[in-house]
Amino acid sequence: PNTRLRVLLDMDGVLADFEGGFLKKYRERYPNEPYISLEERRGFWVSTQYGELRADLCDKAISIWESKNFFMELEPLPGSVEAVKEMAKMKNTDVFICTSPIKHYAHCPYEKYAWVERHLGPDFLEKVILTRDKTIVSGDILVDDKPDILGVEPNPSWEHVLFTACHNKHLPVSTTQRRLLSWADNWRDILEGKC
Ligand code: UMP
Repeated sequence: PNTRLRVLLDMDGVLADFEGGFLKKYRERYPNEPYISLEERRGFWVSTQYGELRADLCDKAISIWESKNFFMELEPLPGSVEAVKEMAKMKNTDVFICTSPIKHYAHCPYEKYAWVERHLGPDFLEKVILTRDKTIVSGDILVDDKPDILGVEPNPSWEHVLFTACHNKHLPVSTTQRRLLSWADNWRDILEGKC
């Protein structure tokens, strides 16, 4: 029997500040266009909400994360780097970073590896899983800010713990889905009882 605990951590919105990085660069590049404050964000897809604000803003939003250095320059979310390093040192625990790259592949996959090397160190490059379908990755826990994680596997092995983000904090409290409010929240309790 496998007695080790396998934790999968999402990157954008869990380790790296995708929403904050997006808004900063969007406002710099399009200073005269309307924008959605983080308080007003609803729904996982930034591009969808910008498209609802005004049709042409969908492509303008996409242009931001398709740009060189967007993913590389994302700030770590508060406490994320410290938590991951600590989690990885825990006994009987294996930590992986499980992240979906965008399909515009010119910069994103490379920059995700570079971000991990810069903030978590070169040893963590072993732990990076790039996939557009997280349901086929096996693990005990997946910490992710996306409320619905779907793919070809109808019964993923992991328990999805929803990481709170500006776009999901207004969703009704679920009786089945556990939440991690931030890295200041008690992530150790979330891992406990799973190993
Ligand atoms: N992303 C989009 N459109 C959006 C918001 C995010 O393509 O409106 C991208 C950024 C990430 C990916 O590369 O989707 C989400 O990956 P995960 O956080 O689910 O791993």
